[in-house]
This record gives sequence, C-alpha cells and structure tokens, in this order.
Amino acid sequence: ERRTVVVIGAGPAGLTVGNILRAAAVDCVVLETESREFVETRPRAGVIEEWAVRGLEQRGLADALLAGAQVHSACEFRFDSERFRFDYAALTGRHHYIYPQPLLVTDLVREYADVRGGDIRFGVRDVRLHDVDSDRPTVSYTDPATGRRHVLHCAFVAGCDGARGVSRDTVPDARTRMSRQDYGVGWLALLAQAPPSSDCVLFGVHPDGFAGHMARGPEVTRYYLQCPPGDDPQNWPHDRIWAELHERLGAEGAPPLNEGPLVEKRVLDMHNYVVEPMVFGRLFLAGDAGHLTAPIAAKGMNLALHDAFLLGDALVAHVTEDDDSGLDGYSHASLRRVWDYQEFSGFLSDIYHGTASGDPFLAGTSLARLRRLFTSTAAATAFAEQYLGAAAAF
Ligand code: RFL
Repeated sequence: ERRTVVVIGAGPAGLTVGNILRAAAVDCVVLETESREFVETRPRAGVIEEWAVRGLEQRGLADALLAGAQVHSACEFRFDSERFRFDYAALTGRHHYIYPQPLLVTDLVREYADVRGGDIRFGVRDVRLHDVDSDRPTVSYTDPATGRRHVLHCAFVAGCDGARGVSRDTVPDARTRMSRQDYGVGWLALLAQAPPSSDCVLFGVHPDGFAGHMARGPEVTRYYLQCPPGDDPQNWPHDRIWAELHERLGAEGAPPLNEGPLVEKRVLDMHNYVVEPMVFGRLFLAGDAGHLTAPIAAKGMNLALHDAFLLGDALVAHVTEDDDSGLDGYSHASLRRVWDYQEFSGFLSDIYHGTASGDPFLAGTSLARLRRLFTSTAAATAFAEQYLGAAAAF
C-alpha cells in the first residue's frame, strides 16, 4: 500500500496535520494505537491560545470550538491570604479560550474521518518506522483485526505520537540532541465533578506548595496540587485533597471551593525535553514527540498545534507547489516558539514553587517577582504577553 504521508498518532498534532492534508487532497493515513473512544475521552489540556484558535479557524477546524469554548480575560493569584486579579485582556487585548482537549480531539477526528473522508486506523499495534533517512520510508504495524503485519510505503512520516511514542526513538542519538530539564516537583492532577469555584483560573502560591484551579466545563473542574515527585496518588485521600485545596487556594473574601467526587487523580512529574532538530530524513516530529513542556504554563497543546500548522502547510506546499521552503525551515520555526515557551515555563515554575522550596531566600525572591506583576504595568504587560503566547510567528 502506498501513501504520500503517514501520520503517526491521533492527538491534537496528528489530527490537525491530517486535516490540513485532507483539505488539500494530499493522500495520507493516520495510525493510532488507542481506540477512537479512548482518544476522544482522554482528559488533559484545556487552555488554547488565541493565535492557535485563529489558526484552527483559518483551516476550517474551529466551528464547534468557537461555539462552545469559554473565553477568559483574567486569572487570579492568591498569596499571603489575599486575592490578586490579573486582567491580561485589559493589558493586551487578547484572551484565552477554555476548551477541553477531548472535545477538540473529538472535533478533529469527526472532521478528518467523517467530513473530509480521511483514512484513520485505530487500535493498531507495534508500529515501526523503517528507512526514514532514505527517500522511500515505510511504516509497518499489526492490524488488530487480522493480527497480520501491514506495510505502508510513503514519501513522508509525521511523527505525532506524543511523549511515549516510537517515532523519536527511530532517530539515532548521533543525529539529534535531546535536552532535558527536571523541576524536581510533582503535581497531583485532579478532575473534580464539581462546578468551577471562580469565573477564572486560580493560582495559589502557598508555603505548602502550589495549587491551581481551572474550569473545564459547567460541571467539571481541574485542580492541581504540588506534591513530591513520584508521590503515590494513594497518599492523597479525598479529605486530604480538599483540605489542602481549601488551605492553598484560601484567601480573604474568597468564596469557598465547590467540592465534588474526584474522577481523575494522577501524579505528574514536572519535567521538560526538547529534541533538536525535529527532522530526520523524511521523518518530521511534531508536538510532544519533539518537545515536552511540563503543564506549568499550559503550553503543550498549543505547541502541538503550532507544529501541526507549520508541518501541514509545509507538506501541502511541497506536494502541490513543489515548494520546499516550509519543510526546510520547519524545525527552526517550531523550535523558536518551543524555546520561548520553555523559558516562560521555567520563570513560572520559580514563582509557583519557590515559596514551598524550603529555601527562604528563594521564597522571598519568588514573592517579589509575583508582587511586581501588581505594582508595575510594564512587568505585568510583559508577563501577560508570554502567558497568552506570542501572537505572531517569531
Ligand atoms: P498526544 O496528545 O499525546 O497524542 C499522541 C497520540 O499518539 C498515540 N500514540 C501512537 N500512535 C501510533 N503508534 C504509536 N507507537 C503511538 N504511541 C502513542 C497516542 O495514543 C496519542 O493518541 O500528543 P500531541 O498531539 O503532540 O499533543 C500534545 C498534548 O496532548 C499535550 O501537550 C497537552 O495535553 C499538554 N497539557 C496541556 N497543554 C496545554 O496547552 N494546556 C493545558 O492546559 C495542558 N494541560 C497537559 C495538561 C497535559 C497533561 N498530561 C496528562 C500530561 C494537563 C495534563 C494533566
């Protein structure tokens, strides 16, 4: 079987690339190890930056999002038992969109498979890439229905298989560099079946550790609690979680949190990596396959979309106009935004985690950094720009 592009992974990156290719009638197939139901319900991100929404809209992929997303214009920091509202829209004129990742993935699958007639194969096993450094790469997998190996011949492979995929491992160490950073903290990621307790995102910066509150919908709220890296979620029974959330997000005049059953409870270790370059022969990495940003600054899905716009458009230009400039510049263009977001994520990590670091000096400078956002318009505007993500290409 021959295809122009094989896309590996049906997350935000792979599905967006697939949709861009289908809109230009470029022949492609998307391979995904999980089931359709699984990818459409996997809870993860929820914040989409305005430029990314516009990018989806330009490609005909934002109808449901624009109809259903919440538009946020502010967030609130809570520290020293006080509330500090940070109105980023007033400073920049720009907003955040709150739209749960499973909804976006559902929209993208429907558009790709049901509207644009794209070929997507769920539940495939043991995906392997071959000869990607030649001009005749192949991708093989085991068909779940027959148990037989299947081989796809192609011109390009889009490696969009996330942090635990196989694409990245195909690249020999000598041909790429992987830079890593570990913040040395964990976050207990929680999903509560409870209405949000505020009209905006809340960040609690507390001596016991960071806590976060993010609406996901009218009846679902995501919470985060800083914890030791590698901590066992069993150490966090229901009552302890709510006691810590009340404590760390508590502030004078703040309404109490709405409690509810916790339907997700997992510990995420806060670490980052970046693969450079993101290209190996005919293999192009996109999204978490090429770079991971700890969810501290809610940037991962946005970077995945940025890559997908660049890569999808570049593949279309190559196939339909014989224009290679997009593919040649892909890795560089992606990494500019990746590094900018990594730097901001590190800056935010110091603010969020400094007060609980056990180092009183770091606690002092972290709080000074935070207070500056509420005393200097210049500092606040610079922060707001990075919080919302660069509007234009670098
Ligand atoms: P994904 O979404 O992981 O999709 C990769 C897909 O590839 C499949 N796969 C394979 N398919 C074929 N063959 C293989 N060998 C395969 N191996 C894996 C997987 O099943 C999957 O379907 O990667 P993508 O597309 O790069 O998208 C990245 C985002 O999902 C990720 O960056 C965000 O979820 C990160 N993130 C957040 N990002 C934001 O922008 N804002 C947020 O608020 C935000 N919150 C979060 C987050 C990530 C979290 N977790 C669980 C790590 C909150 C959490 C809790």
